[in-house]
Amino acid sequence: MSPRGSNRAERITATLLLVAALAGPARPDDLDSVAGELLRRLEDDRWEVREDATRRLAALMPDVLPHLLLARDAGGEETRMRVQWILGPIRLDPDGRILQWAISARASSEYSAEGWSAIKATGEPDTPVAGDHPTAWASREADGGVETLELEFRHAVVPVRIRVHESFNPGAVVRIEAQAGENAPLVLWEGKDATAAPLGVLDVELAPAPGPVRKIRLVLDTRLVAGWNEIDAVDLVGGIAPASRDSTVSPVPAREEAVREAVEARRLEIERLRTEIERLEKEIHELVAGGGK
Ligand SMILES: [Ca+2]
Ligand SMILES: [Ca+2]
Repeated sequence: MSPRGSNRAERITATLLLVAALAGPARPDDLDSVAGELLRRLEDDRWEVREDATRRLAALMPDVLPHLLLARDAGGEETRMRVQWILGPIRLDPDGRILQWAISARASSEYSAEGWSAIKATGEPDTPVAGDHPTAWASREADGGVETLELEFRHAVVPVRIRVHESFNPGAVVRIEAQAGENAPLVLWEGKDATAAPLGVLDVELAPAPGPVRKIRLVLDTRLVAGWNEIDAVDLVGGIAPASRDSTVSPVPAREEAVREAVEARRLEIERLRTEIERLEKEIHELVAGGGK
């Protein structure tokens, strides 16, 4: 066979092997195999395949956290770099729970679009001393009544605990909720915020949630404590496994969706490869017909 024919034969073999690897029955519940396949793709020769696998792994967080931690320590250079990017500034406590500062926020009102805006409650605490500082969120009115601060986190987790850093006139938080899909808000904590100045932290255990969430809403009654009740940062502690399966609230379908998407991507890849095979078969046919020139 000519070198050109031999190259084609190699490509066909490689394509067929890929099809064989991908064409196994799709098992949406088999996260290990999905994660394993995506991690393998992080070392693919094609940049777009590596990019796509990176995006899919990020969508599967935190369920694939154990796989990612292993790959971060033992994977190839490209894998380690990409896994580190997915994990971001993730912190783990000794129990393996994920700690995250909020990455975005919006509020029922804010004192201004810059200083004391909702975004000032994201990231790690940056208000060094207690007091009225623009590095923390403040509502428009000091004692206007009910205000909400909704915080978004990078990775969906089953919320376990929360630490609200209150930098000025603490004690006004009355409820903490999570939005689980289209359902009514899920109350994760309700009670008396006994946080004391200066620079107090409302550190409370959260009620079991039926599934992972990325958004948490703080509800404050600003009339409870005179003056602006400012929040500097919010640290969410979360786990991977559902804390309780007894709840009547449907779990957030983030994980199911991500797995479905991974399986769908595999189906599309198989389709693409089938088309590729058809094309290659046609080429072989032409080569044979043309006398292998
Ligand atoms: Ca107040
Ligand atoms: Ca802050």
